[in-house]
Amino acid sequence: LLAKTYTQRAEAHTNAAAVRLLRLMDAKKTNLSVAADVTTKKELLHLADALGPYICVFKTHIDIVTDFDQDLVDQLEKLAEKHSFLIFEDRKFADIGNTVKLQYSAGVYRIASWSHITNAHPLPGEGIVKGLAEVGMPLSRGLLLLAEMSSQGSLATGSYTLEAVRMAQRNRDFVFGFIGQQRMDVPEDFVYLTPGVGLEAKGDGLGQQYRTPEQVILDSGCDVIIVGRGIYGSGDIAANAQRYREAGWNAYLKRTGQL
Ligand code: UP6
Repeated sequence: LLAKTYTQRAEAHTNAAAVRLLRLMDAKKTNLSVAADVTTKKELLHLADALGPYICVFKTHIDIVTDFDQDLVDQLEKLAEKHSFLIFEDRKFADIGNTVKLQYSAGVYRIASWSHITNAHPLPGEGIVKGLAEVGMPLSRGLLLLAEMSSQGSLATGSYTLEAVRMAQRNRDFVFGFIGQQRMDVPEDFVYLTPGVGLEAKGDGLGQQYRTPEQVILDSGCDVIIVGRGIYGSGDIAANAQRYREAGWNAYLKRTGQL
């Protein structure tokens, strides 16, 4: 699996979002996702347009945007088309199936209507996947389960992580991968998106822990690096994004024997 290209691996997936993601990564030569943790519509759209050419996935926390409106969604969708990236609302659902179904489809944000990918904690049990799937599957959306977290002292370890993997194995039509820190030793081809990536900082004083793109892609066998403050924290955002893109892509080329 590790030696296969993203495009080759797309064949093993039935989920539409997963297939699109794997193909566009090779087409755009990027396994970089930006974590756009900004609090205004203007900043969010600026990041999407300026970083669009370098990324495969634009990750949002839509509930931190103070002036959210439908026009933001419309513009974000246009930018996703223009630059060909997928939108991932990092909602981290964590409630019973019936509640997450409503949180995903309704409310102010109507996440399912615009976000190609979202994620959920396996904590409540399998009902969370079933509830989200009722909304997401008809819209060709994809779900990631949080198998592990990057933060210090995370409780998502050991048997919890293994149960997350089993839950994903039972729901492969909708769950195509994980938020995690390392590839799990299972026969199914899951896609791993990994936060906690930084080339300089080791942490942020609030529990975040950083590893390098090479550690994530090459040593741990993950697929997508998620970078936030490493890109927009200081300096030129496009230059920073290019650095992370190159580091992530070279690690992938090494892993697949293309470099
Ligand atoms: N994130 C983590 N760790 C996890 C899961 N998600 O950091 O285990 C998310 C955060 C943030 C981004 O919610 O949006 O990834 C990391 O941002 P940073 O690169 O600025 O630390």
